[in-house]
Parts: sequence; C-alpha cells; structure tokens
Amino acid sequence: MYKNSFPQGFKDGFLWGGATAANQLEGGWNLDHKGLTTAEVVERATDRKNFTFDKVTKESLEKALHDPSDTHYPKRRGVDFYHHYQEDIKLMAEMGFKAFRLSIAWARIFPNGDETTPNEEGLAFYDRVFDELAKYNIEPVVTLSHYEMPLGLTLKQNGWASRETITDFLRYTDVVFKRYAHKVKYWLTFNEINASTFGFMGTGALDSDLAPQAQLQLRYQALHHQFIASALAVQQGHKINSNFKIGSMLARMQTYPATSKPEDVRAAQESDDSNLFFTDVQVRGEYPEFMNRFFAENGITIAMEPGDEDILQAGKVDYLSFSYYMSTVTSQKNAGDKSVGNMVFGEKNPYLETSEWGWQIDPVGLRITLNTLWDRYRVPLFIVENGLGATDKLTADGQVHDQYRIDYLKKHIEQMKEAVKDGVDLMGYTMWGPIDLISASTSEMSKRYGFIYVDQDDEGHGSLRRIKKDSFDWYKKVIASNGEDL
Ligand code: BGP
Repeated sequence: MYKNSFPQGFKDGFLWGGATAANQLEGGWNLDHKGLTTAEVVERATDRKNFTFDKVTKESLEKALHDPSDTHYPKRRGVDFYHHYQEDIKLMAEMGFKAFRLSIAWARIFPNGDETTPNEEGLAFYDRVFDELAKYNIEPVVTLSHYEMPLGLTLKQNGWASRETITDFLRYTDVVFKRYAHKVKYWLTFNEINASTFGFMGTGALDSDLAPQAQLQLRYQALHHQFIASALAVQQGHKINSNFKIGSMLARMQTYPATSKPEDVRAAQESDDSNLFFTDVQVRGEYPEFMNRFFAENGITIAMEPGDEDILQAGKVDYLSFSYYMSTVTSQKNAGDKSVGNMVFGEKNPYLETSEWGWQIDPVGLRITLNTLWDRYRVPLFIVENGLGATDKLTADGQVHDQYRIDYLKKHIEQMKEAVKDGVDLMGYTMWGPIDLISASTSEMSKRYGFIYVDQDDEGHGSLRRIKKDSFDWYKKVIASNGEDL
C-alpha cells in the first residue's frame, strides 16, 4: 500500500527479550513426577562440532534408561532454572525484558504422554513461573514442543511416526491452553519444525536401523503428523481464547549461490525452497507443488487421511517465528545437500567470519531473510532466536568481558531495523539463551550465549551462581531505547 512515509524504527510494544527451552534450562528432570523426555536420553558430544541428537539408537536408549546420571546426559540438569526461576526472572526484569520465550516440558504435564489426567505438580510449576513473569510485566512466549516429548511415547508408538501421537499432543495442548488461558497469549507449536526431517530430536522416532529411503519416508510421515497436530492445536487454541496468537517456528538459513552461474543460483533457490516448505504448509495451509516432485523422485508417499487438507487450511498460524544464526552457500555440485535446521552448513562463504563452531556470521543475511519471509508470507514475523555461542571466560576480576557478543547482536539488530524501515512487520526479538544454558546440538555447557553467566562446567561442576556479563548492561540500554541506542 502506498504511503508517503516509512517506519523509522521498532514499533511501540516491540517484544524485546530472550528465549530458552525446558530441556536446556530447567533441570529437575525427575522431580515432582515429571517423566523422562526424549531430550534427556541424548548424550554429550565427544567432539565439539558433532551433533548429539541424531545418535540415539535402540542400544543408547536402553543404556540411558538405566543410567540416572546427568553427567552423560546434561539436558537432565540444565542450569537448574527449576529452583532458580525467581532469581533468573528478576535478572531478566532488570534488563527490561518485555518477553521471555520458554517451553513447557510436555512430560511434566503428562509424564508418560498417554495418561488421561495431567500431573498437577507440573502444571503448578509453570503457574509459578508465569506468575513471576507477570509481576514484572514480562510476556511469556511459550513453545509447546521444543525438541522433546515424553519418552513414553517413543517407547510405546515410536513418537511422531505414529498418528496416535496427534491425539496425545492435543490432550496436552488442551490442558495447557485452558490452564494458562489468561496468563499466556503467545504460543508456538513446534520448535524449528524443519528439524523434523533430521531425525530423533524432532520426531521422537528411532529410525537409525532403517535404510536411507525408509528413513526419509518415516521422517516426512512423522512431519505430516506434526503439521496436522499443529494445525489442530491452532484451531483448538483459538476456540479456548480468541486472543491467542499461535505461531510456527522455523530454523531459517538464508542460502546464497556460490557463483552467479545460473545452475548455482537455481541450486540455492531449491535449497531455500526446501527450507521454506515447512512454513509454506503452516502459514499458507497447504503443501507447495515443488514438494510433489521431491516426494515422487524420492519414493516418498505421505499417508493422508480424508480431511487432512482441510485441517491444514483451517489451522494456519497467526505469525511466523524463526531462529537465525547464520547463512549458508550452495552450488550445483552440492544441490542435493540440503540444510536441515541449523545442521548442514554447505560451503564456505569467503566474505563471512565464523563462530568457534563454524557458524557463518551474517547480519545482512538477517535483513535479506526478513524481507524474503515478509514478501512470501505477509504475516507478522518474530525473531525468536539469534545469538553467538562462545566459550566465555571468567576473568580474574570475576567478570565476563563479552564485547564479541555485543558486536554480534548489535550488527544483527541494526539489520533488523533496516528491514523494519523496508516495511517488514516485525513483532519482536528474543535472542537465544539470555542466561547460559546447555547447548542443543552438543549438550555442552561451555557453548554459551547469555548476558548472564552460569557457574557450571561441562561435567556439571560449579556453584550455579549467576554473574552478569558486560553484555547485560548493553542489552538493558538497547531495550530502554527501543533499539535506538546500540
Ligand atoms: C536452535 C535451537 C535451540 C538452541 C539454538 C542454539 O537450533 O532451537 O534449542 O540451542 O539453536 O544451538 P546450540 O545450542 O546447538 O548452539
């Protein structure tokens, strides 16, 4: 629409804050009748750049089930938010947070996943957390499933590989939507929905024994079940409270062509489409045509029930949220090498620096991504993860001087502002891990993102003391000025 003006900065009420996930943050994995989750059987990586969650096999699961330790399985201990939530929320309030993204651990509410009555102690914990946030006018943004589900559903029906899991999920969402109907307005269904094609941590399904084609078949079918569950949850939530805003969540990776050779440009387009397919379904309410070709050429058949297409249409999300850490490069020779979530890095971009973990840092890519997503979908966008994982060191003065983190965030926020000026409708920004927590990909403690340092090492030793880093006061200033003072 033509106007003789354009936005000069972030809108009033912009949701500044931070984002976390239950299994990386909470600890208290076996307290108050909580069940074991899929995330809590994932071992720590032996090599820093290895991803832990694709390694779950029948044998490793068997071992994990009988091992009560949280040394091998750091997501069982998190950073003990379960007992520190008041202190942690107070620190977030001191920075001026307007929003705090967290996830509910499904297995706190339904320990095995298939019970008919929820676990009151689990529900009461999140009541305490939401009430604490309300004290400081911090808006919760709640992910319903962040890389985890009750392990009972894996053991019983192989997680999302089974259509039954849709019913179990909707029983859980019905309970939490009703219980927190007046405490939570912003919801997300599945964290990084595109990670489902990566395997266990997305699908909760064991599939490492399968041949590659059968594995693909299982993952896309599991994903279909999640799409249906998400679309039904959107409808269910809106019935419970028409003010709810329920969004999708994508691990967004901007893909560049390695050269201007048309074949490379096409490879990048194809890679980008394979990233956007997931939000095509959740925002537009239908599978895009290019996936028909992909499914046919890969021998994948999605078993749909009558009515599934209508469910997808009727369950379109209210907004699109995404994580953004880096961009990637592809070319004709790597055309089949698709990025899945944050997991495949493609080729080296000579113009970009990388993090210690090889993630290619690209603030301008965030502006490109915001414009791409806005142009494709025309729904409000919400950046619900962004940040720099680094090995922060406590110096002799007991401080953490993390100027590198300030630089990273500052450059990304500058580009966000450019996108807002371009006309993108951006709701908020919750950077990843405002308080140090366990890494999703490596299960390390020493990959840190926070403004608040947590005294704990990879083996779980430490006082758990919270220490403000230099970036703490910087972010406070950013929020106080609504992103003007960077
Ligand atoms: C995203 C996940 C988060 C998170 C973040 C950083 O993919 O949604 O759970 O942890 O990436 O990744 P990592 O912890 O592996 O550095």
